[in-house]
Amino acid sequence: MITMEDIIREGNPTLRKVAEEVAIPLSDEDIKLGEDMMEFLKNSQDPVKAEELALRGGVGLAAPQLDISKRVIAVHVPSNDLENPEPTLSAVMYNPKILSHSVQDACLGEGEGCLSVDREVPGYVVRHNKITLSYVDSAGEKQKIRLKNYEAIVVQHEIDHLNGVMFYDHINQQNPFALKDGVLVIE
Ligand code: FHF
Ligand code: ZN
Repeated sequence: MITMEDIIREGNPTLRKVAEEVAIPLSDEDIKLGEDMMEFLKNSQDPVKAEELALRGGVGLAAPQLDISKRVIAVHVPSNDLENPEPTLSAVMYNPKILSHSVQDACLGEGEGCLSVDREVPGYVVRHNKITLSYVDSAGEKQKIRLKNYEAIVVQHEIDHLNGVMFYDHINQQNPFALKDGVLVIE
């Protein structure tokens, strides 16, 4: 089981490396890694388990955060709609790739945080508002999906980890809350 002790923090050079693609067909080891990453996210969002295990709540996790420099991410985005409690996005993605993206940019109004960053870094993290993504799923099937808004932001945060990029690399150094015209602020 993955806990906070398994997550490396900023300063560890693995977080600045470009991770390696995983071999297809998926190895049993890579399938297990994806399952463990998804279990961590679910545990971190379960109030009882998160308290017991002292987990920080997370919606995404990338293998390099576990000091494993492979192109594997997990995302588990909970619904905020009581009528429709299914997660809006829940997947382990192997070798995810952004095929194309919108011209429009977007950022979270609250800024971003990271399981590998034990401090608050204020500012808008400007990303693409929409992405078309390919990846191999946990069943070994090639997938192609379009994401927008919050789900697109989360996946871009995770893919950044595969490329050695941290969320604060996208924050305007002069004015962390400066925004160009037309950037969608997701509240
Ligand atoms: C998080 N937590 O998941 C943040 C951090 C925008 O690489 O967003 O570092 F638990 C992955 C509902 C809404 C339930 C939000 C991507 C952020 C990715 C993890 N928590 C949440 C929730 C959250 C990072 N990460 C603040 C830990
Ligand atoms: Zn992160």
